[in-house]
Amino acid sequence: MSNLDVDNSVPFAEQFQNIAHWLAIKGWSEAAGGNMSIRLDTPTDISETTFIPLPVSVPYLAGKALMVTGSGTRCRDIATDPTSDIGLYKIGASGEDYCWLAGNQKPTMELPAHCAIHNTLAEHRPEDIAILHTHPANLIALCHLPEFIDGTSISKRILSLQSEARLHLPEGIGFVEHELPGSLVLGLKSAEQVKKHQLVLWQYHGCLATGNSLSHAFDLLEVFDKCAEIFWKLQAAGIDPKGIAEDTIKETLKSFGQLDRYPKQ
Ligand code: 2HA
Ligand code: ZN
Repeated sequence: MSNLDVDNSVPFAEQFQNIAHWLAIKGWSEAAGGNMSIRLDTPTDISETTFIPLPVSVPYLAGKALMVTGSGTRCRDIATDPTSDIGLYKIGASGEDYCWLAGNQKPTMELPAHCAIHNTLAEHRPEDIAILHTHPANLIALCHLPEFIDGTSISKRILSLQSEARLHLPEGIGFVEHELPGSLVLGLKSAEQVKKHQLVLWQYHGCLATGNSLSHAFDLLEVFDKCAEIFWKLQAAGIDPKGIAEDTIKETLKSFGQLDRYPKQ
């Protein structure tokens, strides 16, 4: 892995490669769609380069490193060889700037969003070090139905279509209305949502997933996508599904000790 082969970054580079493969197979990350990042808490001794100001202050990331997919990189290429497509960056001690350390030198347009979201994760859910953004058609299609304009309505309707979905996503999904791709406002609104949600649906755009690894984030996307697929299959058959009763879902969560994570009404 050349100069990315440092500290604990080798398994992380393999995670990028493995998940990029699955994103490509799923058809979720068309063209250069989607991006991924992992936070590295272990200090690296790679020489720092020129620091570049960040448009957002990220004090909880100060001195930490982020491994990030490059702008315009394709999942089907990352799946073959991630070396040239992922870059390693360090956040300055002030939490106000970053510098390139190794690998790809042109980070995803969503870098400010990833920084803002990682900052919130580091503060509120430090075990969650991975962020994955991609464009699953089943999920984007939901945003075109007028009744699905917030996370609560989507969670109630869609996550009630499979008996174990809420066990993976007890809090339901978060939602951000359409914002300019790559914009800081999209990142800041998502950062607010990840305080309570592992997944955030970006209206008309795609989904953002967080987890303790890229695989974990991908698991959660699979669960949400499966439920949406069930919804669209039933709609295609002319059926408007009512879903599993809320009491039954709560009973299931209670049996697995997860009921306290279900939103109180
Ligand atoms: O990086 O998907 O949202 C390509 C994107 C931006
Ligand atoms: Zn996108």
